[in-house]
Amino acid sequence: MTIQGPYLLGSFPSTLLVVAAVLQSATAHFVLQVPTSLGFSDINEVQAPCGGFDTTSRNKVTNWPIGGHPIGVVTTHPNAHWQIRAALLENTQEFVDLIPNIIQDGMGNFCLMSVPGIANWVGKDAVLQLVQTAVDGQLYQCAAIKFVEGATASVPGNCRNGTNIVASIDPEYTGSTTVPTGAAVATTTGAPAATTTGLSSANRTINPSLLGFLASVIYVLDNILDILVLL
Ligand SMILES: [Cu+2]
Repeated sequence: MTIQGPYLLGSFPSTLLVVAAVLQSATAHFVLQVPTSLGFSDINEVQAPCGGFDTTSRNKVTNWPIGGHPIGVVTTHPNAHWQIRAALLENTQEFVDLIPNIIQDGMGNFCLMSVPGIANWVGKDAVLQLVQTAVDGQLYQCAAIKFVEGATASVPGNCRNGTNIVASIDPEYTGSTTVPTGAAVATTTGAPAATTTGLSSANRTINPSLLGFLASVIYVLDNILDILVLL
């Protein structure tokens, strides 16, 4: 197929407008991927305690071993502060820290390999809450969990660290939670991922909004090509 120059130029300004509009609607702050979240809404993510979703929803419950469970997110904010907390389902007014607060630099895939459960809560229904504080203020996502006996759960493939991600414990953390043995945080630097996923992996994130955005762009390009063929 030959594409005639003038038609191509004529189509581009409107294309850019469409792409710009789509980009604006796909500014995902962060998306909780592991464990399965209560749901993600870009617009409502600013709403405490669970980004606009019903705290008591139990559609997909993840068993959380006391030994630890991974937490995986995709974050579009390069400098963020994280609170990793949980509350009992019977008292969702009171979230407590599972680990000390985390400072994350770099963006893309971010995985805490093993965040311990609360031994006193074994057998209890609970809600995991992630609070990210970054340029957009505080953002929230939650997951339905249940604390169970057991050693740390295995880390799924979609819980990984982009090459630019570096995490550390917030030195200003004043809570009582201590760093778990087996250090959830020590394993979060991007170095291991670099060897397997290449340099740009931190930005090659897969999340619903990004997929939606890519689909829209492909759709737009596809339409333009169709129009050009007709012409
Ligand atoms: Cu944001």
